[in-house]
Amino acid sequence: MDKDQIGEIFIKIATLLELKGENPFKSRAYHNAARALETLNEPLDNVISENHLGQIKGIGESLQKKIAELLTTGKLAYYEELKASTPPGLVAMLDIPGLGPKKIKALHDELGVETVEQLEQACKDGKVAGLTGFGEKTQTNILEGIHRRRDYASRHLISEALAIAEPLLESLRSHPDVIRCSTAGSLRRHREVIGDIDLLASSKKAADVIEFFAGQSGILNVIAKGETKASALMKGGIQSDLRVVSDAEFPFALQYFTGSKEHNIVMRQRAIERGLWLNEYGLFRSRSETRDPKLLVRCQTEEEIFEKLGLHYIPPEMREDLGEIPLAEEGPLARLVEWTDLKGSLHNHSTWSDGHQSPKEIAESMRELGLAYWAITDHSKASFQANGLDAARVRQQLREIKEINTRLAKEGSDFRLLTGTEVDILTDGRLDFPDDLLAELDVVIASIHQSFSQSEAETTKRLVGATQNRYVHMLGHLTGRLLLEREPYKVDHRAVIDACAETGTWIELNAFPMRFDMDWRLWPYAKSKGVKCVINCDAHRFEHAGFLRLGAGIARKGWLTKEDVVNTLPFEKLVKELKKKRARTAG
Ligand code: DGT
Ligand code: CA
Ligand code: CA
Ligand code: ZN
Repeated sequence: MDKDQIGEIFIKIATLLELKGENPFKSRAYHNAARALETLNEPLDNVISENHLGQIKGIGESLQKKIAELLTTGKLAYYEELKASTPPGLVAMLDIPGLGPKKIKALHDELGVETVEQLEQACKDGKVAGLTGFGEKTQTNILEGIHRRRDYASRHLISEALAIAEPLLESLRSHPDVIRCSTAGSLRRHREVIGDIDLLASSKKAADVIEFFAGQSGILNVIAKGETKASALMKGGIQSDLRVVSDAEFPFALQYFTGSKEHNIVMRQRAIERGLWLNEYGLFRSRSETRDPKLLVRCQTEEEIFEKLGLHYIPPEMREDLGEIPLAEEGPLARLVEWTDLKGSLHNHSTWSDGHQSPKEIAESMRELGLAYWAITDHSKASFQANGLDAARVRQQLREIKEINTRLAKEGSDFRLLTGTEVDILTDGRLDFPDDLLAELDVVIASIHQSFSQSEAETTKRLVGATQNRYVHMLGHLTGRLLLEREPYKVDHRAVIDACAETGTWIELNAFPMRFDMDWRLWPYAKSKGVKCVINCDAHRFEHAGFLRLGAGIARKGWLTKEDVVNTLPFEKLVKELKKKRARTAG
């Protein structure tokens, strides 16, 4: 157990205490301890072995004992008791947007609700609106939140789906009777949120492959199993479907099961117009449903299917029926950006704010990954909950980063850190830092982290205002959405994109899998206005560098090419680009 895991348990304890209505100071003590652990600059083992846990501010004697218990046994009796004595339904209610421990406790005390279902009924009966501190609007919001939570629970982030699908695919690929295999469905199309995982394989021994699949680790239980199809519920609650077809059918099945449904409908229509019939089994010389092999138009690959329908190849990410088919009729599609085109990320955090590694550690690992640069853009002071920096600390960090770069140059390395900030756009639209400070930094991202409930007009005004600052290179996570958790705040996207076009401001594609913000559906418009994209990891840990790959997938859904993405540029060219907006006349 490490300090982060212990911190998480402390936060859970704090929440349970609040649900129970215990003395608020008690739960605050656990919050403080979690924070103290989070900002601890040395490994917990050192602290323990040198016996100075007690010297850490915020960790008193009773908490020290609990940490020791967790470290030695991996468990904490106090936490287990607390969990056992709290109805699980109350803990589940914490996932409903707008419901905190205090409100949940009030609902429990006054209406006796112990489950989400009981709460839903109480809302429908109008009992919640009558409670002090609730009202009609809160009641409606709770009901909406319950419905949304249900919807969220049946869908999954692509990062989670990939983590399950990739080992499955790897395993299938290694099976001697599998000829070809692939993901299909929304996962292959790289949708940000996935309903279920679709896998497709070709083989002469379908039943053997199905048996092999059903025995894979990671499967919770097999829901259905036939000769050529199986469905399994995976650990973590996501469903995975496998279909096995003959190798002759494979390209057709792949095209069909990749979807989207909307794209398929247009494709089938095109076939009909050519006197052909397209289904999951093949492309047939027929005017009605058939599987007759004598009528089959043979295709070895998806490319050939498109060709037979008078189209150039359409990458899976674009198959959403959003204009890709007419485009592929005109000529070959432009090569979309690939994650290997990306040379670094321009929005990342370090231990100076809420990241988990120091600039020095980050430089070492990103250099090792073969990247060319990495910007450190910690939070500004208004984001106090994320340990945002004030001007003095920014300047201190700047010196540290310059020293690291000097050392890198001496070692003959071409890798460079860039200095920067993710400056808060305050409620009134001002930026959290003055221009003279921003001017000293290589990379400036302006983001909204507060006042999410403002009107669309107000939020739009704040964002447009930020683009007008000549030191702001890009807007961060445009709508603040957290997929499957928090809805985006309301923004007039077109107005903001237009303002970016006018001022030469870039827009981030935040590749954090909960964000993927700005949404891929808006990039074609941004591109048409000449607004550039920056695919950023928003990394808080080493591992987050891997988000570059996911972000590139989303950029491909937005039809973006290498030329549309700033961080495909080599270092020298990037530095030049970073100076362009600043070189414009002031105003
Ligand atoms: P999901 O799973 O909700 O994230 O979305 P998909 O797109 O993976 O949908 P899924 O798993 O229901 O089906 C996989 C693909 O199979 C889908 O993208 C297109 C194809 N498909 C399924 N049902 C139909 C249908 O009724 N008509 C057509 N044309 N295609 C279908
Ligand atoms: Ca699916
Ligand atoms: Ca499916
Ligand atoms: Zn942010």
